[in-house]
Amino acid sequence: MLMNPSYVDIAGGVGRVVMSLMSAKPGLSIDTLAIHGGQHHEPITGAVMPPIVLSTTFAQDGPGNHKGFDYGRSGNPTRNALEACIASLEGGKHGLAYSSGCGAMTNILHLLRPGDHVVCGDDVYGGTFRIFDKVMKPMGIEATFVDMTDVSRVEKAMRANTKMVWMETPSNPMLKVFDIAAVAELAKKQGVPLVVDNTFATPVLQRPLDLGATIVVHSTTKYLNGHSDAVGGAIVTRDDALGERLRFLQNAMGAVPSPFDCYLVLRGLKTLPVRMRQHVASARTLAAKLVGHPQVERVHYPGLESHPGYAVAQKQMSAPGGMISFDLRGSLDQSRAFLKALRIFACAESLGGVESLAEHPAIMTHASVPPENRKALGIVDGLIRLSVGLEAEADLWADLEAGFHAAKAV
Ligand code: P1T
Repeated sequence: MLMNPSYVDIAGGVGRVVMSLMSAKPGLSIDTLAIHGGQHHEPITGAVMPPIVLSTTFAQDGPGNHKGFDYGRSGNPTRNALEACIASLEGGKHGLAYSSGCGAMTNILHLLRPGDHVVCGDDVYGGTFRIFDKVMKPMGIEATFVDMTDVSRVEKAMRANTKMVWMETPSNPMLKVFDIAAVAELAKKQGVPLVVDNTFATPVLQRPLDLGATIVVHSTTKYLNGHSDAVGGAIVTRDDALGERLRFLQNAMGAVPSPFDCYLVLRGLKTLPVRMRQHVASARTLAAKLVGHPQVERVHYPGLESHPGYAVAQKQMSAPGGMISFDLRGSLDQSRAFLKALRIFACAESLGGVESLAEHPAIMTHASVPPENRKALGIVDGLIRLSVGLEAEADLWADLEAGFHAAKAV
């Protein structure tokens, strides 16, 4: 039994297939949905937070006669609340939670068959490239990576057997911005789904389904949870057939999150809109300061007018996000010295938490991308990626200045 009922959502709907609160009540803002979407007060005690239900199995009145839950992999009340909340934030109908972003992506790619082809944006998380290159390719599913900043390249890359289009926007780590509506149009012409990885933007800043995307995927490990203490993933779609197939795959393939992790993400989501406002405010300030710095060659931040994707970002995002990449002038040793000298920014993979992180994509997050691809994308020795956290802007800038100072001394 896969179609378990969920909590009653605040729009009054019952069921795992929860109508988006956004569509049910157009007046509700994302700030409200982040706190209440997919949740209700627990009916027995009135607890305002959904309980963490750890039970792996659920007693049945008789064989097949259960209360909507039969087995923990197939469905769990805490997970249902999280799935409904994320679906409401993305303006979707079907929300699915996973044990990691990679688990979510792998489920989506299992919609495909050997012989199918995917057109994918050229700049994606290293682990995403690795799934395409090292997992799907040997299974007979090929991908062509194209720079989607020119939409005509997407059209040119389409083949008769193209069955999916995939993009990250803004992309990881180059912060490229692709036009979701324009690419969605092409995918629609081909009759195939457009998958948008919305991890960098979050639904607070960008809602791909409203722009024509078919499926949204997240690493909830990042902004959605926001506290760097749970690895997870999520998928949202409005398409009933895809929702049903993904629900089947979620259960059949089994990459489901623990109830405790679902609770953590659900709790993190409550402050997502507030957090995003501060991430954006600080990132804007730091990006502007980096532009003027003599040791910085180039800043990649979609909020800068000089960014090639500025106009598209203005059109499809409400704000440019909290991620910045920049090219540090100098050698690899200078990049190492820069990262080593930071005291507030942790030198670490991942992003989107309350704490600031800095990393070296070529050595860290994008090591699985072949060197020639990295070079073509601009993932060079000087490229540093920042996840701007919620610490005071002045402290963050002082920290970066200490990094520049250390790099200069090499
Ligand atoms: O790490 P995981 O939760 O499995 O999510 C994978 C993933 C998917 N999509 C994007 C855009 C991502 O950035 C990631 C993971 N990224 C990092 C760990 C990183 O530091 O870039």
